[in-house]
Amino acid sequence: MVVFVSGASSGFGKEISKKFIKEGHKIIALARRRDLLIGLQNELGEACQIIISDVNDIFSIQNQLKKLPQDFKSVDILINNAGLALGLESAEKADINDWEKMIQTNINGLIKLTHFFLPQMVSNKKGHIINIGSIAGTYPYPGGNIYGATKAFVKQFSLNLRADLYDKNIRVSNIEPGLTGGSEFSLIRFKGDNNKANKVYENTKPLQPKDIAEAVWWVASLPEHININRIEMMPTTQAPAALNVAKN
Ligand code: 8X3
Repeated sequence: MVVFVSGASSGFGKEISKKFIKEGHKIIALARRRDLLIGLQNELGEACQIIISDVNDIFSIQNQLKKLPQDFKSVDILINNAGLALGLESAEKADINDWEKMIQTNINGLIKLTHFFLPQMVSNKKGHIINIGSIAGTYPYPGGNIYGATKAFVKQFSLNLRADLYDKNIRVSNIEPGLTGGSEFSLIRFKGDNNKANKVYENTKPLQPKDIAEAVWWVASLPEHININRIEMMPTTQAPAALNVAKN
């Protein structure tokens, strides 16, 4: 199978790419960071082809796809992994640019790639779109405001895609991880503040990118007649929080 992975240069995307290559598949790895992508290709070899682009730049992605070897032309699985959280401030203090950037990547980038690959999958009468959602799309938490809302979009979009595709042999799955360490997620959320980022995982045992890659691999490797709609996964040390009541 040919598997297209967005946000492939680090974290979940990198582990997902490594896992599918290990299982004998081909990867088209998309990311903006040239050096990291070239490093990934050096590590994974010719079965990993790279596309250096912003996830929103479909024109550039399309042009680079055309230059790939023939056996990478038809994508069987699209893994919409690119996404980010920016800030954890209460909504009234949040930066509007952060909100827009999250919408731009987590929603716009994801729908553009999906819209680009879907007609090809329908005409091939097979395909699988695997979205990386989040528990933040289901459970509200302070400061999760737009990040959680983008992931709620991803969840509902995934379910609505199934409504259109159930009779076209296209699978759609939404993987919804909770607290996950070992990636740049919190460092990016806190704009490079290592102390704040490390504190998120202090004295706990979060999920790791490898755990997410295993879940993605599992849904993809099931027999074709099985569609996993959603996987909500948390570390054992995390649980949905109690409701807060302000008493002033
Ligand atoms: C990542 C999970 O709980 O940090 O999407 O929002 S959480």
